[in-house]
Amino acid sequence: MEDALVPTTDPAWVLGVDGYDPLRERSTESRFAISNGFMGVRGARSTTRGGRWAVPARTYVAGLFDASGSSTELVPAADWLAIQILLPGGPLLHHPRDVQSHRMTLDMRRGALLSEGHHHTAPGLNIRARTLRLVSLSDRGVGLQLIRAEIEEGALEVTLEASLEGVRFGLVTDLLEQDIGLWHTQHSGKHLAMAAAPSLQIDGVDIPPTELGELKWSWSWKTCPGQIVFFQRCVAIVLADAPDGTPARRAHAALGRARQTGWRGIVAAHEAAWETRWHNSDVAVEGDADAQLALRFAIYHLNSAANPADERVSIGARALTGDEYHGHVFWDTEIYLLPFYVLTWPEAARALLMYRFHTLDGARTKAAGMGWRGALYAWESADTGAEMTPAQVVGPDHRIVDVLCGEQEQHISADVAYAVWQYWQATGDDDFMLDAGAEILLETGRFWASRARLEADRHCHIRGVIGPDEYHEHIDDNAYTNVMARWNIRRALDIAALLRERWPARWISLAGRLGLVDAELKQWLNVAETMTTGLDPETGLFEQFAGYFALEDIDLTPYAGRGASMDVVLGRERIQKSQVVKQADVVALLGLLPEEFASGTDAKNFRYYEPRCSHGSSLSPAMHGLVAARLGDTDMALRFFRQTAAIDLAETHAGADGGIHIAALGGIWMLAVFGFGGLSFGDDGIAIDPRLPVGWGSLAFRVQWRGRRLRFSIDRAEQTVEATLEAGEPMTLTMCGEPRLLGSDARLVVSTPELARASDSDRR
Ligand code: IFM
Repeated sequence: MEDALVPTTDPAWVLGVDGYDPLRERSTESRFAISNGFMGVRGARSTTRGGRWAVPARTYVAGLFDASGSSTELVPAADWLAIQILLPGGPLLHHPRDVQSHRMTLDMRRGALLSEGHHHTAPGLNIRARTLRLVSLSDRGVGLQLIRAEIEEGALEVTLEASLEGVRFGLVTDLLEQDIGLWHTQHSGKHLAMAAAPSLQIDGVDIPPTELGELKWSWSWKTCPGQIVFFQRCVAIVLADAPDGTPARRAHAALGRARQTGWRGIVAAHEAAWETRWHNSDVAVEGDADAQLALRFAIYHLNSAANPADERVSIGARALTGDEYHGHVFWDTEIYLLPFYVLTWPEAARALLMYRFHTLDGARTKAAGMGWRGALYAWESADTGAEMTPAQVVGPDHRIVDVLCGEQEQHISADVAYAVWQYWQATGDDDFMLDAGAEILLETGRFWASRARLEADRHCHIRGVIGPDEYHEHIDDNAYTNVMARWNIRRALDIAALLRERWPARWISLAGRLGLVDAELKQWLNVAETMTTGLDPETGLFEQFAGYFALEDIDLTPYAGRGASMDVVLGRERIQKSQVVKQADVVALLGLLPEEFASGTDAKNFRYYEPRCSHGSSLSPAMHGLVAARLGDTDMALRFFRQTAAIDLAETHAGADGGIHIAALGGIWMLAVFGFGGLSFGDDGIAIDPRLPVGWGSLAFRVQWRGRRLRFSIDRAEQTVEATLEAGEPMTLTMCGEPRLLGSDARLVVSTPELARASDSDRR
């Protein structure tokens, strides 16, 4: 038996599902998806009720967008895994009796989806089969499918047919030959080539196909008990903007290279790439197996979602695991995903930010179209940066509702600026800042300075927006938006001053190109200094938006455990007149800019807003958990951790039908590392001050910081925090409030009775 087809049995690294359950099928497909940031394949199982033995799975290619009505949406590529077994009496059909013998395993450590099953058919054919599929992490255009079947019983004439399915749907066909297809999108000018090379061995001997068609191959033979059938298929996918023959040639060449490497070589290189990713990004927890699995699941999908080699794409709200939100990119990426990439995979973070740089013109056009200056990013962005938010959608209560986010949810521009700054702080990548980051900061800062209006009260106001809490529309002075906007303007001024001082020639050329003069910078400063924030100096509370405190205050306790979202329970009209919050809003501000909250007011704001939040968005619980952990309430933080994990993992939820919630998964990592791990960073360096929840014996993770590699390990029993500099220059690190010098290749161990105190208070 080939080891490659046998999944690991370590429960901390695998997700498994047995049998077939039509209710859970679609969410299983999302959860068990495999992806490498270039292509993603949903985890459709190899046995279904259909007439196929191995069902083709939907394949998405990052950037394969096409216009559909007024929107641009991700279109699926042809499914390259299709297999059919034909018997004398017709195709091999699923038999209910086989259901229990089918198991699908996502081997997260290896980045592979495996299955095993026993197929029994009426005319007396018994097959035991194992399958593997992967999309290579070391060569992103390459996918591999393996099937090893053992004939246990039956001497029958059998035909195995392999094909690429859906080759005539969705895209315009330019070329369909035996081993290659070439298509183009109708409107967006994308060209897709897929080349495939399947082969079949019976008892170790290659047998030639008996029939060939357009992307179709068949083999016929007679089975006998004990026979071993081994099928392998490599696919090479290329996406290009060029209309000439290049994509097809490149796909052929990639397929040729993959065939030369052979399936064992492809598996080995892919596994080595995953090993590196896990080495750099794993978060190990002792004492809580469920939390460990949830973290691995999150990190598996985060590592699957990005492609550091492609600056023209970003990560959609469901990554490449499903078509909900059509592959569109939201603030999710900059606020909930970037921290993971910045600290564990800076190359991927840079590529994601470059996507925002390349779509800056779309953001400028949107701002200009609405009468403002600078750059207002699309709330939903696809390939060009143009606004893709639909005007209307079907609401959770099945009514058609208007969607105003495309016009009013403008905090996205500050969110992008925030991510640019974080990346630069953590990496010190001045080239990025000079080539792209500074322009993003200046153009978003300029947007806010033109968007905010000085009014009679001598304060600047930002009216008519939607904050992260999307239940309330057309609101004035959303605290999250205004404080983030002010922060954005200040960072734009900082970068202008820094460029002027350190890179004067670059400043002259950039300022000249953007038409930035000192008078405008001065106006920005005035806007920042007079921005309304909603902070009540008496109470220390931020009012979420003007008039919020006067709205109906509804106690959410009686609604705990409800199935429907609160806007359905209360109705849109009532919820808009209430203080019920959809998702972390002021709490998100607290999570991102804790320094904006004077001492003691952080807990006060959290205590006010947390009970009013209905968590109507998957983004919300993790941000609450992060803030709760920082405030020392590790019990509550752990509840939010489990709530977030359940979004995609709970058997009782079908919310992942349209794809996994990648922002929630990024949030789980943030909650573990920034919340429980107590890691933070800023202009003045990196710091750690952990608080483990009860039950977590230890927590360990690695991060990269300004060219260095650091490992942190927190041990509850020992009451220690350990920091190891695994590579890079000596540095100063703040550990539990004290600056410490960390020498090269050195380990610092700091006792932290705080950990013990945290657990004592947790227990009370
Ligand atoms: O970006 C989010 C938004 O905050 C809430 N609705 C879903 C979007 C995509 O995840």
